[in-house]
Amino acid sequence: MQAKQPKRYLITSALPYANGPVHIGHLAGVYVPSDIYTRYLRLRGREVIHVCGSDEHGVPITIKARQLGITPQQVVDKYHAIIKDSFEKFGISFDIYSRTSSKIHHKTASDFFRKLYDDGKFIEKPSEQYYDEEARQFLADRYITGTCPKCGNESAYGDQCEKCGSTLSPTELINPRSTISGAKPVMKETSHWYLPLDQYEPWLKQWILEGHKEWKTNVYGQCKSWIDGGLQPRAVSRDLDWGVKVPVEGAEGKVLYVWFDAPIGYISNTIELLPGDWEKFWKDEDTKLVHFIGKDNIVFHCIVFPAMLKAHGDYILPDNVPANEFLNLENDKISTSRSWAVWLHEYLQEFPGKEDVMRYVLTANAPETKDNNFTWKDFQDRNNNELVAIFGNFVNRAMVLTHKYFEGQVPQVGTLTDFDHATLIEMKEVKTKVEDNLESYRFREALREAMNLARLGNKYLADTEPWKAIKADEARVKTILNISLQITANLAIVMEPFMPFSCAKLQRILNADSVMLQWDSLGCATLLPVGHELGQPELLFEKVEDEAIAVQLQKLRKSKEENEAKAAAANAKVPEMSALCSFEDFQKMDIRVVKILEAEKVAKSKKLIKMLVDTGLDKRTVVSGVAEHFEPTDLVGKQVSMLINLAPRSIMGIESQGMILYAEDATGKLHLMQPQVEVNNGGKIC
Ligand code: B3M
Ligand code: ZN
Repeated sequence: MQAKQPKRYLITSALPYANGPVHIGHLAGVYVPSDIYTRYLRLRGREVIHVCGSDEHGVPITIKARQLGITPQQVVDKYHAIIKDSFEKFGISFDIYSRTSSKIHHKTASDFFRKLYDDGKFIEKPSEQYYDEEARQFLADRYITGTCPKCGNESAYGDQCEKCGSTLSPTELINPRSTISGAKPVMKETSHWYLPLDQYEPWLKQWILEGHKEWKTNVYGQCKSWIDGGLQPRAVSRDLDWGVKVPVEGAEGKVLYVWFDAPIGYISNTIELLPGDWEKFWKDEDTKLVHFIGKDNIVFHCIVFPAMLKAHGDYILPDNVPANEFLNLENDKISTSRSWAVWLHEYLQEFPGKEDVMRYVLTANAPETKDNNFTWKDFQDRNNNELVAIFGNFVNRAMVLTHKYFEGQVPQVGTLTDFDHATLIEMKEVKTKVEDNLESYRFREALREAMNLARLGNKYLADTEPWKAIKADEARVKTILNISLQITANLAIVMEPFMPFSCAKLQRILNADSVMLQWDSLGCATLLPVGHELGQPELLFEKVEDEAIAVQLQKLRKSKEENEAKAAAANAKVPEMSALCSFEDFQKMDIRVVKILEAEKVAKSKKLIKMLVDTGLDKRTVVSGVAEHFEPTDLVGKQVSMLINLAPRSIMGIESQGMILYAEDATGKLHLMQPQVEVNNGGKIC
């Protein structure tokens, strides 16, 4: 049973933090589903707007700015542009993509706070917080480092130890230091405003636990456990100089907490989009408000923001919050700081024209009910075995055959067989199947149903074999191709929310316009009139080759290695210094730059690599125990450092004439020691 149809829809997508680019996890969790939903509603002729923008406040942005030696505004300007561009290129069709550093947002958020303040909805409470006397500012948790009380890591943050994963509070840190000045912070009294969430508990229980049992299990479950656990007042201000100023006298140096102002961004964006007409979207009960978010944002969208809206009193509440779980990458958590991600701006460059492929893969494998895993192999398989082999292949066969036999014109239908009838009935059913799933936020299932239409077409052609029938029965082939082309035209409609670029192309190939291809006509067997001139056949999708996948996997491997080395370096214990040696002893050692000419693994040994090197004086053989660190191909052609006057030694029957020197990192991994620029072979290291 579908609920009463709302008059209009307001769709919001979580505002991404503008402190880094966006990756496929963001796309899968939030922006592809919200875009599919919005496109679908538009196609059905519903009144809908989809609003989003960058979340440009918060401590991480100020930290990033400090690290880079630029202003927070410069940080957000940079990432806002990158994020906005990535979304646009992936066809995420927001009606507005704005930003929370805009004037209009500052005013909207400030007015919102002020109304709650004036209505006495906040409580004001003093508390003690760490303060940096040199920098003369209060310190956010992230601005304090010290020793983790749990594992002894000396660079734990005030809110978390990244080494052992413990959640901390700044007062737990041993020997705390300010990351701004390095000074030892002192405790100082400050005061903040709190939204007393505990007072909203009975209402939230009623509204969510009783009133929204239809919410997704993962969302409902999280809300229930928060509410059952008892809600506490939440601070809505911070001592910080980046953000929306607290609009209260005497509140200098305080801004709204980023999670207070960010959701108000949805309102500001709507005002910016429709200055004279925004209120109907926020203040009329006939508007259906849906928030698309990832699971880490559930509490803010289901509990905190609704409590804020309720406290304000003028606004409607969300009808649904279809939050997704997380997408992992190659069996590991996506992480910005560890660079374990597929960045959208990089994908767009590395796979030009394949925006829909990623949209397809992320939807087919969407983390709707549980965390899911993205692998490049699955990406390749879904592209090659589904998009190319099923969808693309079917469309191409229908097009090519019609051009071959009937000059590219949609042929006449004759008598229908039982099989034709059955096929057409199945085609007709696609509409309600896809609609029901989309209306209930089951995007993955909706896409599967849409793809089944391509499967149906493929099977229809395989079973009817028009290329064989053509000799004996041209009229029959006309019917077969007419039906195939009608299925193709239906695909051009039903796939639009999921793969807009491919559908635009398909529309062009069919030489059909959007009047012919209306969502309302989905399932219809006469979309393309008899005699309609088709466009030229063109491949909808192309194969993704093994090499392209190997490049991506190599890139990930590299970032994993770099991270391990970085992490190890940060916590490295430097080896003790060896006993002193005399200058005379040192002078005996002849260390030179040599070039590795050949390298091969030594048979029956796991560790040894045999190399031929050019010392400038001669060419000779050396053996190194480094096969676990390098492939022979990593070594050939490289200039490295070598002790050339070490007395020759026999290693597994091979005479090694010298010793190549390596740098060992804290993980024990070896790296080559190479001159900064190419020098002559035999150049002395002195
Ligand atoms: N920027 C958190 C996030 O990107 C936050 C969302 C705000 S939505 C109002 O996960
Ligand atoms: Zn720790």
